[in-house]
Amino acid sequence: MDVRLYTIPGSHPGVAVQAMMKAKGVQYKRTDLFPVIQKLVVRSMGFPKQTVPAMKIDGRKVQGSREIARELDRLRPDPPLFPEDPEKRLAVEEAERFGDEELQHPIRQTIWWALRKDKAPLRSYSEGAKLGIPIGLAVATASPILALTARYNEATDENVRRDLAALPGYLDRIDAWIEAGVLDGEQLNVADYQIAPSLRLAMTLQDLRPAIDARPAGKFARRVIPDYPGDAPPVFPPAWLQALNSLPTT
Ligand SMILES: N[C@@H](CCC(=O)N[C@@H](CS)C(=O)NCC(=O)O)C(=O)O
Repeated sequence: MDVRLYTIPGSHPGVAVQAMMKAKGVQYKRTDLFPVIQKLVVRSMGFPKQTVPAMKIDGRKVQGSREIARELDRLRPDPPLFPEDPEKRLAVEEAERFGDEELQHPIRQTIWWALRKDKAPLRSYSEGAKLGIPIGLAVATASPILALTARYNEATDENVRRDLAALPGYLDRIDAWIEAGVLDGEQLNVADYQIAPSLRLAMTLQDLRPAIDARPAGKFARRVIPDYPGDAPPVFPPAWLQALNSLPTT
């Protein structure tokens, strides 16, 4: 199987599909793209959307972490990403949907807001990436890209403040799924791989890391994705972190 993954450094759905391929023993090559530029590159290659992860498998184009998961499972069924039992599969698919549609984007907005405020940590997010230019140069010239990326992701003060206020509720849902055995079971499933990278990306922010680490969700995320590039010092106004840092309500 000839597989090439197109992603951007630190992309959480990009990390998700890489963890799935690792679990399945799928060998692949990776092309790291710059944010913003990636839209043009991916579209010019004929992918229907402008997002990453995007993948060419034996010349065929597959785009989106959920679509890629299904294609990987079809091509390399072992170990399976979905439980066989129909009821368990429904629960896993609902957790996967939540990870993709509800959790992924608020974390994306939060990260871009933080990096726009302070671009110094950008270097740490590019660890291991091959961007085609020296990383120092990429970081030094990143401000316009960061401004554009924050803008098209709508990483505004208002949205990010709301995202941070919603985070404890998301963590409650994840902890409940862990408790119920939907997540963090013996055999990792597609929802584990979808959700854990978003948590790990959030945990690169020193403002959020202790509160997530204190929960089952934090332990789970570190189990599924042991290493995640990036480390950003505190950057958010303390008032935005009030909900996260107060005691859990459950
Ligand atoms: N939810 C989708 C979308 C992924 C997505 O939005 N990826 C970001 C990078 S993390 C991206 O490509 N953004 C560029 C854009 O929206 O144009 C997935 O899991 O594949």
